[in-house]
Amino acid sequence: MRVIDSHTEGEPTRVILSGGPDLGGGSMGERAARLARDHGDFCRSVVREPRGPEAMVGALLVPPSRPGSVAGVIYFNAAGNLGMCGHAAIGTAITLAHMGRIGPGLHRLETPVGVVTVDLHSGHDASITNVESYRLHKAVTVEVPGLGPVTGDIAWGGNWFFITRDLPCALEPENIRHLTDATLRIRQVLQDQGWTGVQGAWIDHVVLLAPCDGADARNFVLCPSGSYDRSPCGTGTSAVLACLAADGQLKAGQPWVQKSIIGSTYTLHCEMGENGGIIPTIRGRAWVTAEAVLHFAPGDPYVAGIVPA
Ligand code: PYC
Repeated sequence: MRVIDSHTEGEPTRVILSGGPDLGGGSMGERAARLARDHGDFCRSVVREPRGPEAMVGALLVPPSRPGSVAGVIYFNAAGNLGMCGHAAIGTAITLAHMGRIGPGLHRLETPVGVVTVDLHSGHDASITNVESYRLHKAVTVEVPGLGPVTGDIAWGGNWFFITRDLPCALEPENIRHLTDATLRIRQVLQDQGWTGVQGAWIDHVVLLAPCDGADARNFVLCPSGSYDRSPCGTGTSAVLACLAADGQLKAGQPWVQKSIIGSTYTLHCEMGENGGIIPTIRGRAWVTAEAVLHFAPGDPYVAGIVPA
């Protein structure tokens, strides 16, 4: 299986160029559902140890369903499919540029949750105009064991997020273990109490948000696999902007600089959407780190990845 690895502001992406499953025809949503239903072992084998680091997001390139798009792409991590993925979209754009498949300017990428636009500024710098993002519930309070009451908004930015400013400790890299543990507990309580996105969707990401120097905010983002986002999380910050806009705290075109837990940044702005939400644009940088051929030897006991205990 031929892959190209990159990182976007610290968060890894693995673009699968060949050797992936044939998902047949149909819409991106239908093909993503087939990937999740029939090819779980394939996904886990690509992004789990021993072949992938825990934060790895896979990006399976498929033929687009409509003319005018450069590619279709289905994102997944060790826990399953992602609807959209901001850092992996930037990583995919930089990978396509590295391969000579796109040059500077505008390009369309199809995802299972809609078409996103890539504006390639240079070989390491791209903007992604995301799907319409919106807040579903404001100020949901849950009682979290060991933390007490935690209040946050539930919002969509291409994935489902619970966003809170109630912090278990400072958003500093030395607290990553504690932040991971706290956000796992918040997510579990939301699930136990039946909080979901639309159509019962799992709220699989949790964003902790705090003021900081040199940016509008710093975040810590728990991802579905239980790892944390090294980048400032494109879909998560899209969801944050949707909440700020809904509260009248962010205007169309106003820049927002988002810092990640490791200190990397995205710059975003938004336009108003057609359905009451916002259309965010996320600008960030990515670098190719490897071009590789993955091997899946018969008899390898970890051919489908190590399943955490
Ligand atoms: O950048 O949207 C993002 C993202 C989601 C999960 C990891 N990164």
